[in-house]
Amino acid sequence: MPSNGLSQRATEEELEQYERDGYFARTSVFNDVELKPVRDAVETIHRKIEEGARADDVEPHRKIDGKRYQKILGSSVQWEWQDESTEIRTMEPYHHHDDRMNWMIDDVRLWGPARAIVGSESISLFSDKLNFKRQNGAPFPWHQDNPYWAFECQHLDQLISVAIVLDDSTIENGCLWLIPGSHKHGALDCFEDRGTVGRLYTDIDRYDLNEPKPMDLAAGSIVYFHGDIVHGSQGNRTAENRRLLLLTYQPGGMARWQRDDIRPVFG
Ligand SMILES: O=C(O)CCC(=O)C(=O)O
Repeated sequence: MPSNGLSQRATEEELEQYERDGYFARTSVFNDVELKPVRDAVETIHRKIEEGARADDVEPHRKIDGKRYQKILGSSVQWEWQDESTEIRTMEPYHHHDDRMNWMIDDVRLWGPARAIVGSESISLFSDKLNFKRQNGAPFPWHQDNPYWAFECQHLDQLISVAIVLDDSTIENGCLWLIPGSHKHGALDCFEDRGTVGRLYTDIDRYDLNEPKPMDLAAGSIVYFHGDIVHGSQGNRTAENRRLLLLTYQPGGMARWQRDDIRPVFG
């Protein structure tokens, strides 16, 4: 049970900020003792996927917009952008690879504040994603998440994502950036001429949006954000890791994104 005095529900101020800006953050949610095994598990998973990629029966890379994607051991893996790189950029889902990754999904410090936003006392997991950004890790262009999910999800208004900062996040190492208030515009225009995934990248110059805000937060911080908020990140210009977990919650009893099973959240 959390002992850091944080409310297990979103406060009035947080809900107001979520409504106005499309996000709110909490700092010092997880401490280093809690994060250490999670970081270790994340690296174990990285190695597992690298090994999986060398297996004889692994499916070949799919190249989309010149970037490499692969289905490995039940995860959709995107490799870092340099062709020869064996660094993982993103992996979705991740939690089935290591038991040490499960408790966080069920931790009330994460799902508790989500309840008021998804509109339900019971919660289930919609998606889980692990994003690495090693030295020279590539940027994430501006985008919204809802258009990505919209093809296969009828309840976008009942989703909320929470980013869990695993390493101290700075502008230099490629922290997450959010554009406050951009969620109010709904689905924004994207680039028509940037290939398949490029069509999901938001053309922010077409709009008069607020100044982007860096989420340069210490490890153990979390950020809740709306599926329509425009967000992205820059490359990692340091030698340090910048790793991020992304959980998306939905009301209880609903199947996971692109899966038939339900992953209840156990309070
Ligand atoms: O990891 C990041 O910096 C950005 C994450 C993100 O926006 C995403 O995975 O959709």
